[in-house]
Amino acid sequence: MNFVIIGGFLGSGKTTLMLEFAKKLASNDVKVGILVNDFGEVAIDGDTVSDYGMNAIEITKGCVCCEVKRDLVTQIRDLKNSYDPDLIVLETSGVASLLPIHRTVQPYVNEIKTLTLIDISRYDKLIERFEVVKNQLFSADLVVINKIDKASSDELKKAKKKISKFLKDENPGARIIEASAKEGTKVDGIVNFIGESK
Ligand SMILES: Nc1nc2c(ncn2[C@@H]2O[C@H](COP(=O)(O)OP(=O)(O)O)[C@@H](O)[C@H]2O)c(=O)[nH]1
Ligand SMILES: [Mg+2]
Repeated sequence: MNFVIIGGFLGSGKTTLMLEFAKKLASNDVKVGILVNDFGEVAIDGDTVSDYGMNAIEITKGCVCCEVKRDLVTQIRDLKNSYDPDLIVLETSGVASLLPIHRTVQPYVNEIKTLTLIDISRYDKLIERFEVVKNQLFSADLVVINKIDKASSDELKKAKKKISKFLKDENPGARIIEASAKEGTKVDGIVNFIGESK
């Protein structure tokens, strides 16, 4: 069983993107289990999710990177026993650090991939103001620059350049991809990344 951690600040599009790519994976006969530890705008609708053959569980008591690590382990075990997914996707809360989650999950799964979303319309200010946003970028295997439907091609170029420069020292192995989760643009690249083995 493989595992995907989705990070990114509040409102960056985690739920929207996760549902997009999870549906694609499910239609490729990958059995996807979803864990949600976020309390965002787009709610996870259990019926919709199960219509696509996925199974979703919410962890709402606290943040899985700190207070409720044990709940995360319990939910992984429960999902494995009840549903036996090929892949579990965890949507973390917008302020979660990803490294502690990685450490918690590691003993229970085969391979972990970490995706961090960046909202192209806000990344500049957020990187400056919030340590956790930097931290989420430094822990990413794949950085997804999201909401490109809101940006011009010049703005996109500028964002890519700035983020690559920013990652150069701390996380040079990270890949950067652009997407519009809302319009489903370039989501295939993310599906491929998740499907690839290292
Ligand atoms: N324009 C645009 N809006 C998006 C995109 N992805 C998500 N959103 C919107 O951003 C808001 C927050 O999305 P959500 O998935 O809840 O973000 P989360 O808090 O990171 O889970 C919602 O209103 C989404 O419809 C995108 O690619 N483009
Ligand atoms: Mg969300």
